[in-house]
Amino acid sequence: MSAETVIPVPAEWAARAKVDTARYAEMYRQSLGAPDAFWLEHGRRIDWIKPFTKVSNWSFDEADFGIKWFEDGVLNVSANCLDRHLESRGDDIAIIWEPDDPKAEPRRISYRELHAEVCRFANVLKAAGAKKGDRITIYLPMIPEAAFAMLACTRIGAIHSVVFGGFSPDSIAGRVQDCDSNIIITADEGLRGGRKVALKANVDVAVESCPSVKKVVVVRHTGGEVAMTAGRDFWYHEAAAGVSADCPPEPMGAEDPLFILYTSGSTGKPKGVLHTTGGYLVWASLTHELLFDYRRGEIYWCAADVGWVTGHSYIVYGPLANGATTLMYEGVPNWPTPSRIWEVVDRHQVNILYTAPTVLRSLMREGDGPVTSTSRKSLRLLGTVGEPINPEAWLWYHRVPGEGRCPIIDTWWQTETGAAMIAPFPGATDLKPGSATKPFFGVALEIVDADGKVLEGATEGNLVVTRSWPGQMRTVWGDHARFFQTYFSTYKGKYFTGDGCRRDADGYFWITGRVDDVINVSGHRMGTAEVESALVAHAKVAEAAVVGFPHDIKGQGIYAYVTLNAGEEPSDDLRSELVKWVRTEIGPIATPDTIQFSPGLPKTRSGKIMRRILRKIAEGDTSNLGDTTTLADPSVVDSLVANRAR
Ligand code: 6R9
Repeated sequence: MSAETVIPVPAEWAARAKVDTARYAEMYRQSLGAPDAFWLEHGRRIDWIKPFTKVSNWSFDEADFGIKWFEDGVLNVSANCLDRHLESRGDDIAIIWEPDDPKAEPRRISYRELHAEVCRFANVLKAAGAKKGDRITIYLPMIPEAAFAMLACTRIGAIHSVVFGGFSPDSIAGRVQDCDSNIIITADEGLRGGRKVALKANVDVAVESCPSVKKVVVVRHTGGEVAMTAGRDFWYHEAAAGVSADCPPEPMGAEDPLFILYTSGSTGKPKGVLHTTGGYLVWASLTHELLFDYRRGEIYWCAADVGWVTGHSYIVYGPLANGATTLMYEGVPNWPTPSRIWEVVDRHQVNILYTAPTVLRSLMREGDGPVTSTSRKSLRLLGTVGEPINPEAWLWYHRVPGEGRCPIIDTWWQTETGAAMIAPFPGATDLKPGSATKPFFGVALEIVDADGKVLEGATEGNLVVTRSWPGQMRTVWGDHARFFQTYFSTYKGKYFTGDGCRRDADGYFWITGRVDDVINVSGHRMGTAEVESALVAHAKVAEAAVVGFPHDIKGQGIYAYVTLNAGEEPSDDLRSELVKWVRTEIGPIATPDTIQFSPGLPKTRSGKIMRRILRKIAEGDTSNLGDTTTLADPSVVDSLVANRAR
């Protein structure tokens, strides 16, 4: 199938579009031609306690580096997601919760109920000593309490840091220490695909090395047995019974921190991406409404986890700011059967579904039967995010689950960008399977070569953003120099995304994947350096180099080259031990697919590992390894090729 298939906007979509083709072109032009006028208008889509008068104030240059949007405005995010809807839609459902176990009861929480839950949670946090500006770590399963906790933080002006429930105690500890978090919110256990996740037990181990933590709030979910440390740990339901369901929202400056979310980069430990209050909310809510064509009363389901940025912007903040009904699903898409995702769609009459390519590829493998055995009549729009979608998966999504009638909205963005940056408008943009298509309003893109030369027309290179946008991250928590260094020093005056990109003759953007040492495993970002440092932390490992390789389902898999300490013998047992080790050090998402024991690694004379060569060997592309003459010992390569793990 040609990757250049074009699927025009269906006539009925164009007719009722919030933004049609002409309007998109006009608004995009305005958004770049007169950005402050554009954002003056759209910044008002949310409620301000004190309206902003200054729209933007930013520079990507080192001398006067800084990013501010709506800087003199005052607002509260939870008030925007809750209070302002009470009069007009207090009885509308805000959150539908679908449990892991298909036989268990779903929950339906109205805006009025959500408001009360969030206020109560906020009062519990206050009683535990939380104040404006505190960093509160949230390590919860996909239960409504995760949204209550996030919104409760925003209500009192505390900064949340959500840590994905699949991360290990070490990973939790690293994040808690980095931002000096004083409170952790967790649950007894999580439940995913019928398996229990020992969340509280993980927190107990993590807290041993986190002296900043004074309180641990525990939500009772499975009822599983957990240890409670007196004076530090308390049950949420007990504390909530004794507080009021009224808590006034804290007035926050637009540039006050909203949340930190740790994400992997090409070097070092995960960095704390900081988003602030006003710009982020405007960006999340505007993109949510327009790209998903959200209309009141519709059921919208973003099947991500709140531990990732997609869950922040498109399960919680975007939809709730828009008064939408957002579905939260505790489990996994293909459990107990490969039909589950579509059964959930039917059960709750989902209209808009947003998921990841890796999910689609794993479902595709099961054939069409598990899809076509369900109705899916309610569906009218399908979205994807997290990694490049191959045209085959795109076309399958469109043809089988979507029955050819649902536009596929492929959204390219990053933790750093806050919300979507490149995506089709469903009523405006002709679709090309595999392309995220065109930039959102205010997004100024360029493709540059390695030296920073701007490439014009149909071309391929590295993707940069040349202007600030409201949802842009503002700093790396505790390390502003790293923020500048990571994103703005490669190409002067421009934000470097870390992604490669092709632009076709129609001006469509095709993301080709990361060009740095970040790999994308099932839509989860992983720094190769993180996996390497986990491996070398093992007593028998001398050195490790990790690269990604193409994987049919996961997009990329993890391939690790491991050099053992003198005297240690490679064995299958040791291989499994190392795999297990990485899972406990970081979490299951970092599980290496392949470990190749290698007596040496290809290094330059200055000691740099030549990853280009390791990538090629991992891909099985050993016919042309390129120039190996700069290697200190070129014979290492032959032995790596000869012993390639399969
Ligand atoms: C939202 C999110 C960001 C990286 C990004 C890119 C890849 C995300 C994509 C995509 C192609 C898409 N990515 N969406 N690549 N098409 N629609 O995933 O954030 O976890 O920070 O990952 O994911 O490589 O740079 P995050």
